[in-house]
Amino acid sequence: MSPLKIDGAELRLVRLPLLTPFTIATGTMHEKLFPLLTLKSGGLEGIAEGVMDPLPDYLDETIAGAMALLGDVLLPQLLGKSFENPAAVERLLVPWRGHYMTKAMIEMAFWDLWAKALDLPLKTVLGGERDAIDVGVSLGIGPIDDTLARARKHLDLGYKRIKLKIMPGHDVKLVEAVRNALPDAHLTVDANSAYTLADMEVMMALDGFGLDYIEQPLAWDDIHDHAVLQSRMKTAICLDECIRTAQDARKALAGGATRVINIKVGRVGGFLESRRIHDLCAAWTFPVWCGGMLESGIGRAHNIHLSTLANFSKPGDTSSSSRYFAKDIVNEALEAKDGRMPVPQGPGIGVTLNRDFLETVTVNQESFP
Ligand code: OSB
Ligand code: MG
Repeated sequence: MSPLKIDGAELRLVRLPLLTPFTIATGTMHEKLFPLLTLKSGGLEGIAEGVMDPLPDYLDETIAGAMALLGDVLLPQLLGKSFENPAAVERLLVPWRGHYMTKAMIEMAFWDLWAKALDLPLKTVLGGERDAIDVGVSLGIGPIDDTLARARKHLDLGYKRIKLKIMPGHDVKLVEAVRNALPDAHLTVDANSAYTLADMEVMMALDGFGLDYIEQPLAWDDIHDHAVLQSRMKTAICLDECIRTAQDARKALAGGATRVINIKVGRVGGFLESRRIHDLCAAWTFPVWCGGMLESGIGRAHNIHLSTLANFSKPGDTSSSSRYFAKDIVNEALEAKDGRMPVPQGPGIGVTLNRDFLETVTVNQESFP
């Protein structure tokens, strides 16, 4: 195939109301605000969304920073150039430090474009083979009774794992109540960096509940302290925020800081880096799973395709779109059945924009050139 020339781009800011507010240790989200990028080449379009938040509270990237970097630097750099494959796009982005979520938008949109040019599903060009993926749910912080009811409901729906968000003061009692009521469930907790090594008592108590893993208990940028904690816990530590690159993963694995990694394709700069982390964990015989950031149908479809790779052997967070939104910006339903999410069919990400609806939820829009 001849190289793909990027002959146009469109960048939007989109606002989707959330059906229910989502609370994690760092705060509450009431709506999903995200940048949506389209790259164009000879009549084909590749699409991706950004997973950065308005404020740098999950990680250090922001929507305003992403929009500025894309509009002022990255898109002008990309436009008019031709690329043979995603690796060629990645090479253009490598010199820029950090900004993984912003760079991922370009890399992911190009993969969609490239797969469409090859007339193949994204999963096929990534090397994945599954037709459906196992999924669980991530339950935000709320009253214990309510959280338990939601856990039961989602297990009854067939979801394969329940992840409970925790924070100091809302941890051991919650997990104890859910574990006692649901003794056989695959349960995990996610602290979003809310603890330190001074909280060893809480960590030791959590260690007794037979959790599949404990996700990102300590600081977002501290691999070392996670290694100290892992040496004292039998429960596996799963890193999320700490892993931005395959080099981070290498150091975390070699240092004993993690036994399972949550791969978010947006967090790590794209599919190529996701695949490197996936392969590295496979070499260590540790599993990976695909996390989520309350994505719209566009990012959700990207996540589903990534999850078809062989070492995604634990259920991901990519649950039904209807859990998050009354209406999504894609035409195709992304709904799990019995804890299995079907992989969208067709070339590229396999979902298409509902353009009329998209217009009604677009906050602003810029076209390039
Ligand atoms: O840590 O995985 C996380 C949502 C927002 C920010 C961080 C996280 C999450 C989730 C939600 O856990 C996963 C989802 O349902 O998309
Ligand atoms: Mg997490």
